[in-house]
Amino acid sequence: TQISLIGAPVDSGQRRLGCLMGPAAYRVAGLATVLTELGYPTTDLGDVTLPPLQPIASPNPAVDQLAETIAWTDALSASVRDVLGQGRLPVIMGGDHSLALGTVAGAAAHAEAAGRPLFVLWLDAHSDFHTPLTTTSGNLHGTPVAYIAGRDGFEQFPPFPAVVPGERICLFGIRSVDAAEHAALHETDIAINDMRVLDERGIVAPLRDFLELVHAQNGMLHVSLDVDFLDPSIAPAVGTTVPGGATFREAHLVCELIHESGLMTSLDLVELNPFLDDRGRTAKLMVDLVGSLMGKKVFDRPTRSFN
Ligand code: DIR
Ligand code: MN
Ligand code: MN
Ligand code: MN
Repeated sequence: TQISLIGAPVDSGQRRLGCLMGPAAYRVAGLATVLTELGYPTTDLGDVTLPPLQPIASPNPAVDQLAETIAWTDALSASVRDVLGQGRLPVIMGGDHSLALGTVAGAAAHAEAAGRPLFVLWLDAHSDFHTPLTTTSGNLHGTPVAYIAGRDGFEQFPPFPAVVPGERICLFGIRSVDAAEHAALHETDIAINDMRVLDERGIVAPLRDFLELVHAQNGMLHVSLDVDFLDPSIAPAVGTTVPGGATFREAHLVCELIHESGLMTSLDLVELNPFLDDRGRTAKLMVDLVGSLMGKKVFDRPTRSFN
């Protein structure tokens, strides 16, 4: 596997300043070095930049920074598709979660051309299932899962290349869902592993269920890791902390299981706000988690085989 790091200094998806410093923080925390030391040839493509923007009329006056977010969607979709087309693993250094409107679109376009189904694992405190029509905060970082799943309300955006059916989407770690999202999720087959499910079943069984599905269909797997998936006590550098998140050990185990599956084909690192960090510890934890996602472990163990 060869890895391409894509800097995505996106902060149009929410209103707290600072996410645009995310790519720089991942570089300072040594992301490229960790990957190189694990043996992966790694190229940092630098930060994606936007062309000058045309204003876009919004269907909902509450929506914030629509034109910027659409421009990021176009630009990031193209870069992810390009990296996947080179047979490399794109790792997107965000940037707020609205960047996933673009990155998953790029992955979906590639998967469709390759004739393989795309699966999406959403590691997040939030379900991000609003549309531009249902959001009350107006923050578009709360919308990418709806775009990926083909919900209405994204008419101003590029049409999503190959809609991902609900049974190929897995929400994992969620504990903050708005009423409109809750109602809409009930109409879908999206796997909803909220904290109640994870408390009851643990993290291993539900994650393996999903990974086995991906494996059985020779799928591509996009993993979108929101910092607020993690408990705020270990990961303070995010604008939308929610108590009761994944512990240090749970988070590493999730990452190790994904690695052992051998299935991940693209990865987003989102919502890191370095301005809110405590001596870089959230950035360093995220880099350590990428290490686990890419095979860093204390003792070797055989790759899990699927039947
Ligand atoms: C809330 C918060 N559901 C909103 N969403 C997210 O603004 O729509 N926070 N994604 O990280
Ligand atoms: Mn999110
Ligand atoms: Mn979140
Ligand atoms: Mn319900």
